[in-house]
Amino acid sequence: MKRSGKVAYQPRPEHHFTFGLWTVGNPGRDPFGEPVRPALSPVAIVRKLAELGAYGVNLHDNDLVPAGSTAAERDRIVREFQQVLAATGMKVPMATTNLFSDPAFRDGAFTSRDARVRAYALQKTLAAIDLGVELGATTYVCWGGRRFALEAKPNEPRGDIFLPTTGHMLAFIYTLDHPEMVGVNPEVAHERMAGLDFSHAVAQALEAGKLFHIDLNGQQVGRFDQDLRFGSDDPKGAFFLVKLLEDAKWPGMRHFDSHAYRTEDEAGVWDFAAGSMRTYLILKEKVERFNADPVIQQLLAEVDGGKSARVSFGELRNMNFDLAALRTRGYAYERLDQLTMELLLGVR
Ligand SMILES: [Mn+2]
Repeated sequence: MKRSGKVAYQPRPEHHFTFGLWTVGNPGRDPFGEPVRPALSPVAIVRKLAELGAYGVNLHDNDLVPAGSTAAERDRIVREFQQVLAATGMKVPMATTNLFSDPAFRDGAFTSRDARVRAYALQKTLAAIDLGVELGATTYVCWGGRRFALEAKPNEPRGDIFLPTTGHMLAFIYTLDHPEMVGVNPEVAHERMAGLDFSHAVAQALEAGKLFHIDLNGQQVGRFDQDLRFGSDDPKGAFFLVKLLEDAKWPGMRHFDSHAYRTEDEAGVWDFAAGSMRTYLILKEKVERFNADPVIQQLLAEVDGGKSARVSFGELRNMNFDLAALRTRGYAYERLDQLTMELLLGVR
């Protein structure tokens, strides 16, 4: 049967799965623990992800070019990286800037109180955009080209970050001189850190035509950034997100911004990467089953209470409503939710 076979969930470049160099390359450092894994070179990461079926990698400037590199070193690193991209067919769809590691940014980057730090952040960003363009990236993510995607986050590394949610970012975009160039890069973890429903944020961005990129991972509400493997902590939330993206036929990259557990060695990191893509493809198949399930679709049709016709305000004022029926009807959400759970749990 197709859904139990490994082949059915085999990631391929056409699925547009991407990983940040900083994700699989994360050495497992945390606020209390030193790195637990040796650093992986960007070239090695590209080779392994290509082997696993990914489409590409994304990067901060310093993920590829270490801070303090000379111009000659930078050019050599970029050339070698371009060679492995060409050899594997891997792409770099998105680039961004590290505006948080350097101690100079300890009061923020674009929002630092010190004007010199703000100018340095801008200079570093311009150089990172040039690097992204050189590698073929078409989206630039601003956590903090031609298409700019703003990534909201409520806190960390600062206690409070300006424009903390995707909704704030959307409102901000329309105050810019060129709003058509700017969209959002919502992240599961960041919206959940704010205690919000991630699918709602993504739906609003889709509706506005502003979903330029997305960061897939997992996060428990009320914790600092966990960056868990996509779907591992909240399979139902992940299912509804995949449903939203697939039903909308969203053409963008399915990008994973997450880390393997600190317990893992390098083999565990590749299990993490393969698992992220496999979970997405399993959920995508569940979406197809949900959309084709006659009982679920019948319940959805009934809950709408018939087609709504467009009426004028004058007509609306004179409409008669069967309030007794509206007050006593059930919505059958319990049944719908249970059917969804059974589908996800594999018994339907
Ligand atoms: Mn992110």
